Amino acid sequence: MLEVARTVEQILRDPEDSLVVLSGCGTSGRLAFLTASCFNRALRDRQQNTVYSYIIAGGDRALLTSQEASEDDPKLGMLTLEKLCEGKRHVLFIGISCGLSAPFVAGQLDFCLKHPDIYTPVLVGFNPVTQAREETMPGYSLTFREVVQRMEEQRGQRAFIINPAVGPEAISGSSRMKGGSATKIILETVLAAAHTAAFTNTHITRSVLLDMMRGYERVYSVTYSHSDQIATLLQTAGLSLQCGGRVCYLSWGSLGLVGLIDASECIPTFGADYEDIRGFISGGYQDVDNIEGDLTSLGSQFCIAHEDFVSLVLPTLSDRDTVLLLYTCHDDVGDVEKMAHRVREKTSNLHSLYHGLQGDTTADIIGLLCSSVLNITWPSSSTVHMQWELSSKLVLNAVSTGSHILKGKIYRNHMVDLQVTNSKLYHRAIHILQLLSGVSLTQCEKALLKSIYNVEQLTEDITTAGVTTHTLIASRRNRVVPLALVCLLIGCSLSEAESRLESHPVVRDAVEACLTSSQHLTSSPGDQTSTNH
Ligand code: F1P
Repeated sequence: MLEVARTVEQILRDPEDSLVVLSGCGTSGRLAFLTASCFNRALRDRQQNTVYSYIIAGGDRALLTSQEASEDDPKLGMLTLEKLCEGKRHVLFIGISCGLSAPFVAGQLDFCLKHPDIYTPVLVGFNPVTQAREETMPGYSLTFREVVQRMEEQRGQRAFIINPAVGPEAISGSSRMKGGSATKIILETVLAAAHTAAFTNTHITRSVLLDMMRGYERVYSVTYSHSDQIATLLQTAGLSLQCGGRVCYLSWGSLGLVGLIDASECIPTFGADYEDIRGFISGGYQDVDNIEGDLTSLGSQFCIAHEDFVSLVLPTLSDRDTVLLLYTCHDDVGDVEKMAHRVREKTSNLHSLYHGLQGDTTADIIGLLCSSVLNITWPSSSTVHMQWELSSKLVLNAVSTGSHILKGKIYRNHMVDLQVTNSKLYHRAIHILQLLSGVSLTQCEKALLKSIYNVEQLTEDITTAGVTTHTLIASRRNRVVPLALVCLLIGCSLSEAESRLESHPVVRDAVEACLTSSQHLTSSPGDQTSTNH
């Protein structure tokens, strides 16, 4: 981290023809965007030229929706990077892949290694190097692990790997929860240290980095010291989802992006509908400030301004829905209050998450309109807005994950209703099926394919098609993993599995009912196999 921060510092001191590129897929790409925007803003505030740019696989629409197919394409990653950096003399490339797994990022890292005169690659992820993905990548001769091994050979000189282990993604939902938070902490620590050194003419030392990290540690303890209020929110949001209602995050300032990110992740992670948990940001795309600008014309899913909330959601809002206001003492509190009044005309199920500074009382009036209030008070500091973002991320991750658990989307800690939209998720789905059914990988893959293609018999066309085709078809279907699981547990046809799922709209109940009946036939499925993630 120290070396990377010093490289950023050099770029800040001599920015001409230089760029710091942050890149990733899914959540990692969204955090790349969030970080690049935040530090470009800091440069603009100092009347400096901006030096940060971001790449997200699938383009800007992936900031709000899951576009996971592009993650599988290493060449696309490489070409996107090359195009962005045309004419640059020096590029610090920071590739983020929590699982050390995304081919899109591997292609970019490999490209950097091949052009060391211009590019310095940095990999941020949360697996040991020996657990980087070994699977071959389409149209590419190297695996992710081989790319990382090449980086290892030059580690600390021409290539850097920052990879503290935070726990496996399949269990902890690492990318969107712990891995995402760790990404944010690492990147902000490195970049903030570089900015301080460059603009105050000081040196970056280990203790500067450690002090910042300790600041984030305090964010954890301060945020979780409010666990009772977080639990209240989670319970309320869970009730809304259970009865077919919606959860809306209405945010102001940079908390808006945190809300949009958390909401967008629920679709691929829990097989949720985009209306289940949805984020809105006060200034719409103007506040987002993304490269491709206003995406509203792509459809209702891309309508993210408060005005959109007012026209699309407010008219049908009821007590079944939960609305959470997210704001800080730096935001236009009058505007928050106005919105709170409008929501209260439709529902009393209004809640707030407010970040204030010691000594201020702003939130009091709005709090009176809310049925639960989570006010967090912080000591003033130059990085407090980043701490507010992390704190809000922790709260929203808890609310969205917890409410989906209450809705029955998780079985034995596994997100069994995940969308099978790229090769990593395809293989994860097969492993989850194997773990829960206890049958062979081959049988599980067959069941998954039948469910994806909605056929009782697999044809040769299907079995010879590649994973890319399977995931493309799967992206248009719902509940493919639960369907395959029911088929495996009962040994039944797809249509019977469909009707069993229909009679148990809660996925966990359906799986439990099947497991109970299948236990008459086999002994304790799932206890005989191990995970393999
Ligand atoms: C990237 C990612 C995740 C998403 C899902 C598919 O993962 O898009 O953000 O939640 O798991 O993969 P990674 O490259 O950061 O490991």
